[in-house]
Amino acid sequence: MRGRSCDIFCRVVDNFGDAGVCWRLARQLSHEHGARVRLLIDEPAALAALDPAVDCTRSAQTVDGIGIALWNEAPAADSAERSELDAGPAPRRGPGYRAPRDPTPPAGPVPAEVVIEGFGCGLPEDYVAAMAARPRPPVWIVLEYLSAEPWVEQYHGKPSPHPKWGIDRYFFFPGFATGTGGLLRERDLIARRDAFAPAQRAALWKDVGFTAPPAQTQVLSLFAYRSAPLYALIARLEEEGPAVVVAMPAEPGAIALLTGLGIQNAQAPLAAKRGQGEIRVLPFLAQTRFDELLWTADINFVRGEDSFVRAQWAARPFVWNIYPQTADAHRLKLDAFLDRYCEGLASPAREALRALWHAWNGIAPHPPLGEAWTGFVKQEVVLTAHARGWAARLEKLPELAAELARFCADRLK
Ligand code: TRH
Repeated sequence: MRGRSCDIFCRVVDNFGDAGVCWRLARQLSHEHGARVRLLIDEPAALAALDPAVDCTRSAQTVDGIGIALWNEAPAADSAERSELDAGPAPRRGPGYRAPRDPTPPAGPVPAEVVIEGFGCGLPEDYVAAMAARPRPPVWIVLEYLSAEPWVEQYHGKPSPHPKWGIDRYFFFPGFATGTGGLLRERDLIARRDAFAPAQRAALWKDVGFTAPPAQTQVLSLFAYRSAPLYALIARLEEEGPAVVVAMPAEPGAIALLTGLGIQNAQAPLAAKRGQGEIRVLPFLAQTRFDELLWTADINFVRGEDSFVRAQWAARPFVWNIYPQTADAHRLKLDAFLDRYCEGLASPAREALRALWHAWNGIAPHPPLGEAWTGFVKQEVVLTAHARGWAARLEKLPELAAELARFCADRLK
């Protein structure tokens, strides 16, 4: 991918995950694989929340070497520089090549050599037309959602021709097995995690407006959907020792949960004492800093896709609030992950983990949340050792940005 141009399209469906994953991928493809990346995003405000260097009022800017453009349906035609870069080798007419059905598509923007459709968000029609008009169509990747389900391996990397333009779209699936695209992991992530020392932990607390909790205090980070049974968890923490600090970055979901607890207008930094526990409302962290919060906490509550993966790299016990889907599709996804994650985890830790995850996600049958929490915490030592082993196993799997770079480079030869 070195020197190759790459456009990543990102449509923010909701929350931060779409922007979060695309931004991570953009950074890795640029910084670690030398690609010339442009991120086209329809809601730059979501990106600005993750990276303070992004100015969401600008329609075009460069941050960290990555071009960011407001995606207003059709992206503007790129500079002549891009055309020159993309002049590329002669068209390949080998197996798998399909000529565009429309031999004279209208003139439009200049597409990149690699085009990534974040989470199947669709591409602007004139952009696809321009792709089809290239002597050699770009490598078109559809980056899919992460799932631990076994079918992912069968579909990963498979092409499907676009019904109108005939260009192959390659479906790229992140996953937890060797036959998938793997997970995003920056080259230095594990080294940074392992070098994260008490002084850096104290600095993080200071930067977010607090002093570091005393050594014996259990620290939980909490990032969850509004539907999560937070009140039941807090009620259990209030009545049970030992002392606990719950760190919640201020984002709309957290603010709604806090309002329900009677904490109005929660603005960071804010601390609310609750029996044995203390809720700390933190400012929403820059994405690079969010990892540090996960390394600081003893147990992480995460959600969606990206924070779910980061909690696994943090190698601490964690509780996943899965993105709710219609027809209970999320239940299958959650259980598929649990099946993989629990391999090698003995009873009763295995049951405790399953019970809490099901209770946290309202997946019946499950014990009351408070009971499930107590059962989980009793297994903390075993679960911590297991989380470390799991992270080490994941390190042996494909790394998504590297896999994607290799996959595209092979097709650009
Ligand atoms: O925000 P999420 O729920 O995002 C998504 C979206 O809902 C999306 O539509 C859905 O498809 C997807 O989940 C599965 O959760 P996620 O994926 O964990 O993304 C959150 C991002 O926000 C992640 O990159 C981490 C980042 N983050 C920070 O940078 N700082 C913070 O303080 C916090 C709490 C999160």
